[in-house]
Amino acid sequence: MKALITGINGQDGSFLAELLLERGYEVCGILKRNSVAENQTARLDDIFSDLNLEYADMTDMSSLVRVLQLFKPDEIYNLAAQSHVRISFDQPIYTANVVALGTLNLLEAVKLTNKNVKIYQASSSEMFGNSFDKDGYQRETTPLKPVSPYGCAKVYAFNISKNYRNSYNMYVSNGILFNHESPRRGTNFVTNKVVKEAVKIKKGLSDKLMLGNLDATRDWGHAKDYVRAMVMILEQDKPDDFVCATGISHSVRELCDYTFNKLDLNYKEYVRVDKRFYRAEELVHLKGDSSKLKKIGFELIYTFEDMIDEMIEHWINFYEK
Ligand code: NAP
Ligand code: G4F
Repeated sequence: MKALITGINGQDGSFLAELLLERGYEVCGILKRNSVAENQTARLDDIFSDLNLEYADMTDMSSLVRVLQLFKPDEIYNLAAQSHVRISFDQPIYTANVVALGTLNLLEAVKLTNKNVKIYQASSSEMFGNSFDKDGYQRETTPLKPVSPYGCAKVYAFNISKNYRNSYNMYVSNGILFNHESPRRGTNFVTNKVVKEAVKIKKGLSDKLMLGNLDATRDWGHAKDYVRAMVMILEQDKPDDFVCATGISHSVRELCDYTFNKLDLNYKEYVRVDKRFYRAEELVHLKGDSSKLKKIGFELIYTFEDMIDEMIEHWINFYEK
């Protein structure tokens, strides 16, 4: 089997590439051009020589057609995105071009080259916005009411994926993934920012941590668990859409409390609120119901605490080196 991963050098793409290689896949990926080539593939260092990588960009359909003709994949995991929600308010059009029209570019490219390819679309809990069911959970049937340019673009990508599935009989499945983290998470996302800065404070390298909304709650899982879900979703005979979440929600304040406590520190002495990190419209609460995914056999390995502990250990080792 040959898989093409867009966004292969991102957090999820790198874990997914490792998992697919372990399972005997040939793994191909696209990289968008970056002026510093080395840093761009840092997350792929351990498997770099096992991958087939080509330059392409989600905003350039001709480049996608080129790689599809070159690689001839059996499966595509569409993970490429401008994935930072707050930055999507600064760059709304770019975000829409990559996330929404980029997905359409890929679907069209597949339709024109070989429409029998199986496609996984990286949909997001950010699509729900501030919408949740009476029991406080979001699930596949919860209405989508996005509150960010990124969320709006992901809703377009979700809908157009289903439209291509229904209109052209293409195999396109959505994983509606809730927040998932790891030591490979970009350090401008809140988990890795909190953990990295708390470790710096412990080591005397910093004395405060500036954050935005401490009361927002998120359902945080581990990226390694969630890439297993992606593969399981494409293993199904028929295309479908699945929520992947832990079902447990923590506030940013609880994240700080847990992390600083683990380092024998009191977060209240170091954390300050800075309005620069607020969003123009906030998504306040996320908690997902993964019952549908569990029915096809999905189980979590990591707890929230395991994950944060692993991230703390990563940053301690980093600063000790
Ligand atoms: P990430 O670390 O930000 O990775 C995004 C990837 O997309 C990077 O490899 C990036 O390359 C690439 N990319 C960005 N713009 C591109 C373009 N124009 N053309 C080609 N590639 C481009 O994100 P992630 O956390 O791994 O998430 C993977 C996917 O799942 C994304 O679609 C994200 O929106 C979605 N998602 C993530 C979560 C989560 O909690 N992590 C939850 C739900 C959905 P460069 O690094 O070179 O820019
Ligand atoms: O870590 P975050 O930036 O993740 P966010 O916005 O939930 O988005 C992530 O999860 C989505 C799935 O729901 C993905 F689709 C998306 O691609 C991305 O991976 O922020 C989490 C929460 C927010 O409520 C934010 O307001 O943390 C709050 N927060 C508080 N202070 C902060 C900060 N977020 C960041 N990034 N930086 C802060 O200083």
